[in-house]
Amino acid sequence: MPLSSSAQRIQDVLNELGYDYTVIEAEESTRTAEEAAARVGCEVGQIVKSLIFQGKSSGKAILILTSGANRVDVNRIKAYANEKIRRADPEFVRECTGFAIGGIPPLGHLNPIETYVDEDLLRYEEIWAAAGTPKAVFKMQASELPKMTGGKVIPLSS
Ligand code: 5CA
Repeated sequence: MPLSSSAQRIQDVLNELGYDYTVIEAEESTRTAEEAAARVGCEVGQIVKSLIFQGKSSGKAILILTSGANRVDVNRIKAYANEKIRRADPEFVRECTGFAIGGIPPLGHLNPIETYVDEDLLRYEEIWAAAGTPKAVFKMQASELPKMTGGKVIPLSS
């Protein structure tokens, strides 16, 4: 089965950047961290949740890449973002990333996004991230995530 156009876009970006990672698109949903973990057979903590927030004063997008085992507390992010933040609405998410909620990848967005990486993800050797659709994922080396995304590593454990 060929990849859908959004999943293929992420495969192309990975290839262009020289990563030897393969996007897998399944029939079953990998929309949530729990579904993705069940689908690929890993711990929920090894799933990268890609959450888009929005700065309340700047309006800018902020991407939080957190372990599927953690819940993000917005009050902790504001100390790094230097402003209050709120969860972005689905339209804003699509506008700034080019992808829909449930399939937001860690890279390949329409515009560069200020990014934070949960240090808990770096406790694993391999992690799985969404690849552009709620049915597409890819496995990667956790240690590559900060460089791949330009993200700042911060503590986010709940
Ligand atoms: N494909 C999976 C794992 S690879 C995935 O993308 N998981 S996720 O956690 O990154 O994306 C789903 C998350 O989107 C949910 O945890 C939830 O926090 C967020 N979300 C769901 N609905 C909305 C909504 N209406 N507005 C903003 N965020 C939402």
